[in-house]
Amino acid sequence: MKIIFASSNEHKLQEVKEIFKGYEIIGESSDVQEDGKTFQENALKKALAVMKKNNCITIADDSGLEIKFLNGAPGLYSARFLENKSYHEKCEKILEMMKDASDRTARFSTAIALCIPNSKNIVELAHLNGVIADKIYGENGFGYDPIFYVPQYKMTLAQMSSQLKNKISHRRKALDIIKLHIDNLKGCDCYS
Ligand code: ITT
Repeated sequence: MKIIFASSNEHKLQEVKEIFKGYEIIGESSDVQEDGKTFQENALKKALAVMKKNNCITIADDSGLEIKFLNGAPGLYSARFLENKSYHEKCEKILEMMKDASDRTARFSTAIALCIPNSKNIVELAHLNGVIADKIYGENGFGYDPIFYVPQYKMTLAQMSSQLKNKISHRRKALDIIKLHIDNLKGCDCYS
């Protein structure tokens, strides 16, 4: 089954391909303005725009890092936080903003939207809980992975193999539910 993933983020595309093994995932960038008030609104906007263009099953992801001490920032603005700076610099800046924080609770959130031609749209939201590390650890993953520590595994997401991250991540949890919806389409001629 062919599914379009509407994203300009190559790292996300790789993760979706790994999680959706057995499906044909095709990346296509979407240039919609992410001006929604929630991850769900933005994900739906991206998926709908690309679905309408191709008339093909499309998923999109809107995600971000929410830090309790920073009142949920960078949150919806995770990609736009310190725009034009590298992720190393963004991570360093967050560590500096957190230097006096006693509560380092954080979570990654992902909304995945699924748009199917002539069908209702579906959006699923999932989270991964963790804490902000005291410094940068690890070189795997992308974005804020080097400062996101998962206590259960005693390491940051950037210290995990891609297999482990994709087994426990916010993106994996949301995609697992989306996969159930997609699997319900199987057997229907037009989607085989
Ligand atoms: P698309 O909108 O084209 O999909 P994007 O990179 O702009 O790509 P978002 O708007 O969803 O994606 O921005 C979310 C940002 O949050 C993303 O660029 C990453 O920096 C960060 N992020 C999201 N998921 C992450 C993950 O699993 N690990 C680390 N950082 C992540």
